[in-house]
Amino acid sequence: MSEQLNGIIMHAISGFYYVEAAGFVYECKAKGNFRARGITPLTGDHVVFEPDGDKGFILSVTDRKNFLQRPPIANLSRLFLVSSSDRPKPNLYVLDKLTAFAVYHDVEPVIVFSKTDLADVTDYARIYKQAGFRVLCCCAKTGEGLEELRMAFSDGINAFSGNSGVGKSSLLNALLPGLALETNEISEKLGRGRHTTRSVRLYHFGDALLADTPGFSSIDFEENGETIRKEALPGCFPEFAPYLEDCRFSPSCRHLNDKGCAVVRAVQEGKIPVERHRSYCQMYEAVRDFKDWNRK
Ligand SMILES: Nc1nc2c(ncn2[C@@H]2O[C@H](COP(=O)(O)OP(=O)(O)OP(=O)(O)O)[C@@H](O)[C@H]2O)c(=O)[nH]1
Ligand SMILES: [Mg+2]
Ligand SMILES: [Zn+2]
Repeated sequence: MSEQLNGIIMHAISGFYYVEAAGFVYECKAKGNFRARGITPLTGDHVVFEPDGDKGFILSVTDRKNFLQRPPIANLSRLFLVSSSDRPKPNLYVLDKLTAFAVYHDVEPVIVFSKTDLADVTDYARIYKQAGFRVLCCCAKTGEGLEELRMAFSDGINAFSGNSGVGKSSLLNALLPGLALETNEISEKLGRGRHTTRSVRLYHFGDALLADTPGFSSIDFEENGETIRKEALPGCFPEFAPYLEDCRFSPSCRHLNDKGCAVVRAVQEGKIPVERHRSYCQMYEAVRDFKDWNRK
């Protein structure tokens, strides 16, 4: 029998998988019929492969702790959701959706406001701090907040995610001098990014692994998004948790604007940020008529 090794996919691009094992990186292709089994190897996957010089073939993907479709990555511990203070301006609905998906997939969301040299982010930061998330305000240009960002990465896989042009690759470059990832001016005319980063790739950072990921535009985020069942949605807003039991119509309360809803009352009393509840209602509306058989 030929030799088999265990490794981790550091980079997946165009059908090639760069698998690291014992400090070496092997350029692998997937062997056998992965597609028929409905599995696409992802960056972050632990795999068994058959080495052949500096190349190899992936034989199997080890069971995943979790995986995300956007960004496509497996076995994620923490997701750093980056929004820039300006160019482009934060889109709280997109941020709240990403945050909900992270919670849904058992990934810890960390909220990052970047480019703090361009605009004040205090009001945005307050919303997410009040909701109970870890919030970091950083600037790749001035170095503000980079030390806290560095400290926030710990064991396991950490990934940056967010709209194109928010400065994900710039933050990685600031953290890992010598990396020199490509970054690009956002289009002045359109005020949005250019999709500079094209694939999900992991980098070593002390004991942690950090992933740069391609940004997305708000439009493709809306159109090809995965959905969260409406029954599961309240659980994806962790700050609702203390109130869910107290709803008069619990457990069937939808927590939208219902009388006797403890979540709505907490919003009115300023205990839950109104912006977060607004996003919840918008997400609920988007999935309310969605039946399970519609799910991909
Ligand atoms: N003023 C300012 N500009 C920044 C900062 N960080 C990044 N930029 C600029 O923002 C633009 C986009 O940065 P990138 O790092 O390429 O953004 P990205 O999120 O990796 O974009 P994609 O790879 O397309 O998803 C570049 O022109 C950067 O120079 C910052 O802290 N302050
Ligand atoms: Mg990038
Ligand atoms: Zn309720």
